[in-house]
Amino acid sequence: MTADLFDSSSDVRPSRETMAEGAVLLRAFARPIERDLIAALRDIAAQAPFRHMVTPGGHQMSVAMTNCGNAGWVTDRSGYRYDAADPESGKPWPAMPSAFRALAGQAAAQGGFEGFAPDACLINRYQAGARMSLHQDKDERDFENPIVSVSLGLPAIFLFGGLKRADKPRRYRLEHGDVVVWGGPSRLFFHGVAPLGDGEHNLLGRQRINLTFRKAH
Ligand code: MD3
Ligand code: FE
Repeated sequence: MTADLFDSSSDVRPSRETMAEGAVLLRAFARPIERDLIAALRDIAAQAPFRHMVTPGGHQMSVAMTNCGNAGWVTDRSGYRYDAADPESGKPWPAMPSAFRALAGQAAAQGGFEGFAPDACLINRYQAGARMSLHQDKDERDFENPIVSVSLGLPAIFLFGGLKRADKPRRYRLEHGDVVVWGGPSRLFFHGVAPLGDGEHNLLGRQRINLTFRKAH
């Protein structure tokens, strides 16, 4: 069998790769439902627009964010937290679409985490130059639950370190449709995203969207 002539990317076929103990990369796992995900995203962003939040240190983030689900991750001068309401509107975050929930549960199961029931989905929007510096995700109640991430749109270089900030990060190119499950020993590994390059994606234009599913409470 040869690749389909119209598969312009070489990685449309799903595959599975272990990045570290507990971290599993499922290439192209979200591709079959890409259009449903994007339609649901537009709906969410209409109700809870992307915004550049401010860190406790007073810096505006280059990544624009919104959330869906019962809990949304927010940051401002007073700190990082999960909040049931969007601070911009005072209203609850949009509900988590069933397609999001199902995708996260199926990916987690593939990664060895049966019964993952996320209550939070942080949605990150990267435009050219946007980046995320090395950090750990520690605002959740229970680190036994994995985090599931879904990359859409333009590719990005993901930086994957270790338990110590000084551990030299490995670089992975995450592309449209790639899903990663981060659990077990890798759950608290430092990670980040290199500045996004410019480009044009056929479905999402000049941006990268990352969904991260978490169990906050
Ligand atoms: C590895 N987002 O929102 S997702 C974040 O692409 C975040 O937008 C990045 O880091 C992005 O906090 C990376 C991948 C990810 C998420 C959580 C992790 C990797 C992780 C937790 C532990 C280890
Ligand atoms: Fe993170």
